[in-house]
Amino acid sequence: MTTQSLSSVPTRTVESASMGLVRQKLEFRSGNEAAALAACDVGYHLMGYFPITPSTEVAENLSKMQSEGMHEIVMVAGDGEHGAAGICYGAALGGGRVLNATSSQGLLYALEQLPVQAGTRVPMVLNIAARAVSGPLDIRGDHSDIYYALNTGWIVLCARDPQAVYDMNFAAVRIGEHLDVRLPVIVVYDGFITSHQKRRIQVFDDPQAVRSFLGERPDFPSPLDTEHPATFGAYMNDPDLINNKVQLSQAMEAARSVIPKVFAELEAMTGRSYPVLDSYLMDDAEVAVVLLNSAAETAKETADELRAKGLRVGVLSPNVLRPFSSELFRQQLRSVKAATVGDRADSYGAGGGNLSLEVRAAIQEDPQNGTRILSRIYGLGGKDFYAADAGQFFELALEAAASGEVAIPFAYHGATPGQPGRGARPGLAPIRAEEVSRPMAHVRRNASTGRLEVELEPLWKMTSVPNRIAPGHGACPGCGAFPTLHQVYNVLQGDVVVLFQTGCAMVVTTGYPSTAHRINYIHNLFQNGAATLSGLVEMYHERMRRGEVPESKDITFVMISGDGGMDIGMGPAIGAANRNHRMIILEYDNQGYMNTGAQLSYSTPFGHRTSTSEVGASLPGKRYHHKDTAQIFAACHLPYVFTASEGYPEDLMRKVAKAQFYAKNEGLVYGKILSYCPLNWKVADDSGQPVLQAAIDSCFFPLYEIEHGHTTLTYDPDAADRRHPVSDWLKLMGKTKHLLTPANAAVVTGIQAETDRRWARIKAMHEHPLL
Ligand SMILES: Cc1ncc(C[n+]2csc(CCOP(=O)(O)OP(=O)(O)O)c2C)c(N)n1
Ligand code: SF4
Ligand SMILES: [Mg+2]
Repeated sequence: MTTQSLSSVPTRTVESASMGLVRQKLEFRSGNEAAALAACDVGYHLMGYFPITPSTEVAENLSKMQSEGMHEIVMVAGDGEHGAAGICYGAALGGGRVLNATSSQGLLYALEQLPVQAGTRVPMVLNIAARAVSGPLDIRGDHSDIYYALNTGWIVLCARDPQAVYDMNFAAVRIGEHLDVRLPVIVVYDGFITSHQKRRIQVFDDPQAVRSFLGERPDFPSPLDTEHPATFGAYMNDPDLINNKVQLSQAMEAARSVIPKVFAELEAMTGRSYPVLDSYLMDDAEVAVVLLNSAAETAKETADELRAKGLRVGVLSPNVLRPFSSELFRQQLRSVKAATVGDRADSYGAGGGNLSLEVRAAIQEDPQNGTRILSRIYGLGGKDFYAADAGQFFELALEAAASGEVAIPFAYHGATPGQPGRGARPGLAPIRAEEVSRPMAHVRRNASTGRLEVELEPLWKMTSVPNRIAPGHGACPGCGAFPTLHQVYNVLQGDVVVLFQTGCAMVVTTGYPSTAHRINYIHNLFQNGAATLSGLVEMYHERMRRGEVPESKDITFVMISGDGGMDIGMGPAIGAANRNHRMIILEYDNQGYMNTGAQLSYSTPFGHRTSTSEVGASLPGKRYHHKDTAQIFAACHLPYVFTASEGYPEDLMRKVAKAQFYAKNEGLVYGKILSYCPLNWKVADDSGQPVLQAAIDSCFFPLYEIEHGHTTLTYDPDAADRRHPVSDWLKLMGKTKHLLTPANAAVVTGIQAETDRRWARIKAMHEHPLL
């Protein structure tokens, strides 16, 4: 067995034949579409991804294209971005071409994997539609995500418009796979501004030209090569670790010379030129503005106007952020008297964002350079950058050039004082426990069985209970999440503190400064809510033990999550379950990632259509069966696990009453609640009841509870003589209509067989005295 070291890499270089302009055609495409088109043309082996706005469309477009037979890329939905990055790493180690796309928190969640991949020198391409990082959560564009990736050892190419997104995706493959480089590559473009706005772009109309530009992926050592066994990622200590980093640094340096050559080849093919440092009107400029990506194009228009007035101004914008083009900046700024460098993200406390700090560092090494630098943070959270803003940037630099002084070296541009005193605004006044706590459910333990029994007040009485969520939130008409929450809140007594993971129910109830929550509410991103709530629960008990919180305080802690949150957040939720914190986790399962545009979740059933499991001649919808989350939690030996549906309110409310008892007295409770999503199930707003009923009567979604390890069916369609085939349910929804065609008969048979198997298992557990 050998240990793979970089020096053992074969030195074969892949040079494409030099070629003239190749055949291209005009398309009208957004940045995300351009990235997907390029992926199709590259013919990646595999894409690992996890949906996050605004980059999700890359995977969605590829799913659509795949359903139409346009490519054969294996599309693997990760359980989160960390998982997706791991999938990509493994796949890239396997020797094929690999793609990923993400944004914002997704990049941060994947970040841990990025140095691993760069450190072991495994190329792939990652598209980033740059977006503000949380918190607070904001889906629009800035560069706070990409700045976190600058120290990971990945090459970073910048694309300021959809055309550049398309072109850079080809350059990225070539650069990363170059044997002197052998590094993974990021292509970053601005969220929404570039990812979503359509432009005319030229795309290749000659697959042969693309193939000869890209060449074959070189044969890097791979664990799939069992003829040459090797260790990948050996534990490394002094002095090897530092030497490994030297090699990584040398690879970055090698990229400095490889990148312009690849760009030149691309130019010869396409006629489009990408200098490493894009400089506009800089030949005789005395004043410059330096900006990254789309904002630079705005500044160019302003520069034209100022030039027309006789002012010698220019614009600099790097097309490559890693390796950083220090020498080119030195050259371009040598005769510039002052420059304003704009950063769409701050490096808090450093006196500037990364771009301005690096420009300062670059010119500081040049004794001939006297350029005054002004750092300005602009455009955070997607705040627009207009020509007038660029004008102010030029004005600042012009003043500094004239006076030789920089009055304010660092400031935020475009921030307003806001409205002091304008805090969160509830839709209705906050509500106290006494107002909402009516004894709607009476819980008592049966002394002989040890199980809880619940007596419910009649449903009509519930209508008199004021709600802990104010009306007027932004959910779609007919959305099932809110009837579910109302049923839950009707039964819960006393003080309740809720944590909502990211998802529809969270997004539509809080939009600063408004909030629909009338009780204490916390949001954490859907990968980590359970850990956060468990920390709060522990603090509550500890402070009570220390006498800092009165013994009379009696809070129930509830986490609300979508089914997607039980994919990406599964680890922390299982962690909380294994620690058995006294809290309730309620999952409203609408069978997909609905707030981000209905992508598949692991709870999406087999064959169902989502925006990442499209349907067409080459794709029949989702390719694997739904996750049985309730059984996963059952394996944690919790005091209480249940399934329920908003369509069976009394059953649901009985279970919630039990859940509150167990969460207060014994430990963690998990409940999975089937919840109607008319928008993405493609059903009428008012058809919730029959559709949910059909899902339950087909035994696809059994209603049961597991109390101290004993399973009890709370509704048995067999016993009620209401059992129907799953096709009776599938025919009711737009998202599954395609399954009823003869071509998809095998998929329906598969769903039926898996439903029957799981139902038989639950029934056997129900009948068994120990299970
Ligand atoms: C780390 C991270 N990845 C991705 C996202 C984007 N995102 C937010 S909510 C969501 C889907 C939520 O799905 P689910 O939990 O089922 O709730 P639903 O929207 O269906 O109600 C996604 C993909 C994010 N905010 N953070
Ligand atoms: S998309 Fe679906 S889950 Fe989200 S608010 Fe609309 S109906 Fe509700
Ligand atoms: Mg969902």
